[in-house]
Amino acid sequence: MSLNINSLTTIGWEPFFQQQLDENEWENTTPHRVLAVHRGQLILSNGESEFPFTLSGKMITSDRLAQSTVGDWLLLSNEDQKFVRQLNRKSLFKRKAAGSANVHQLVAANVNTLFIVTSCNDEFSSARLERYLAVAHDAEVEPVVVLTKADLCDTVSDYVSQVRALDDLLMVETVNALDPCSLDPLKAWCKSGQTIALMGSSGVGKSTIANGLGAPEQKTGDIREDDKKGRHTTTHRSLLPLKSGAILVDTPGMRELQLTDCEEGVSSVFSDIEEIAENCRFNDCKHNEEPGCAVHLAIENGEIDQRRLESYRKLMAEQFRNSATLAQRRQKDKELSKFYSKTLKESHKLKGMT
Ligand SMILES: Nc1nc2c(ncn2[C@@H]2O[C@H](COP(=O)(O)OP(=O)(O)OP(=O)(O)O)[C@@H](O)[C@H]2O)c(=O)[nH]1
Ligand SMILES: [Mg+2]
Ligand SMILES: [Zn+2]
Repeated sequence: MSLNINSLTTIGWEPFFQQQLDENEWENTTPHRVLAVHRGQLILSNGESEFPFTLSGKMITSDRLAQSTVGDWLLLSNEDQKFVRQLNRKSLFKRKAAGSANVHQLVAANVNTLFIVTSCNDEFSSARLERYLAVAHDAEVEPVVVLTKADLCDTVSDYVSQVRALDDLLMVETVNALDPCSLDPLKAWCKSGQTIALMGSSGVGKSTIANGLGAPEQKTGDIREDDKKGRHTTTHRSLLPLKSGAILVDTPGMRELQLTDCEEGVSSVFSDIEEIAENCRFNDCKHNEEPGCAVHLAIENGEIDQRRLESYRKLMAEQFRNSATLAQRRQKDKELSKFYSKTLKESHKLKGMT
């Protein structure tokens, strides 16, 4: 049996996944995408039909990162519909589980584009954008900044400049989310087979954009439906089809993303500062008052914003706090205080020399 690529594409199948199938798998298995995760159960789709699938056998693992999440692709055997394996992911959003320092919860896998939504008004904040950008970089998803409420603002180009100041290669689109025509530029990322997600504060227009792109409305909570067999529960889907053929990730987890273990994500957002910091005298310069601090010099020369340095520090500290266990944190705190007393001594020595 060969795969029905057309119907798989409607749920986000891409060459990246197809390349992972060997000849035997191509013949004897069918890829299924995880549309939703409920307690102990997944909702799977092969592009033609959807059905609940109970976790069993090797799918149950204590390795959180290996567990199946929304957007994952699983191979099921054609013979008996049993789980064969999960395909490698293209990208992964994860977050810190409530209450524990280093337990990850998976939010969504295999997203191509993250629309970071913010408005052309007081809600706009460069620091918040930097946080979302770090999350996108960490998940290995392409970020696109969407500035909404352009129709209510006379200084749209100022907001665009502020976004460009963070990274001049960043994609930015300005829209009036209430006008579907105004959303046309977003369609470049919403082609058939693409999976997209929306992130941003409450009230910025995420639902308005989703509606404008043709996402079906979902009521919150479980809905009771009647059919000939009696009443049953319609369960929530976390992947929704858009008019353009793309798929929208709609899960509450996307809203609550915090920075976890994404040192690399933060580093790439602030690569300008990190490059300059390579010239600091001390390897682990904290760019406070240390002598020979290249970052400080760059701020004095106007090459870097003080605001940006603060934001970098804050996000690094946040991701560090969230990723370290308590024991690791105590150890790091000790190292940090040793480091501070050492640099302090050295700076005293240097001052004494002059
Ligand atoms: N004029 C104008 N109003 C907008 C625009 N985008 C959103 N709105 C309005 O802003 C309000 C909030 O929009 P929503 O789409 O509900 O915001 P949201 O991001 O989904 O908010 P949460 O669901 O709370 O996270 C609604 O009244 C929208 O009609 C826009 O581009 N222009
Ligand atoms: Mg909403
Ligand atoms: Zn420094």
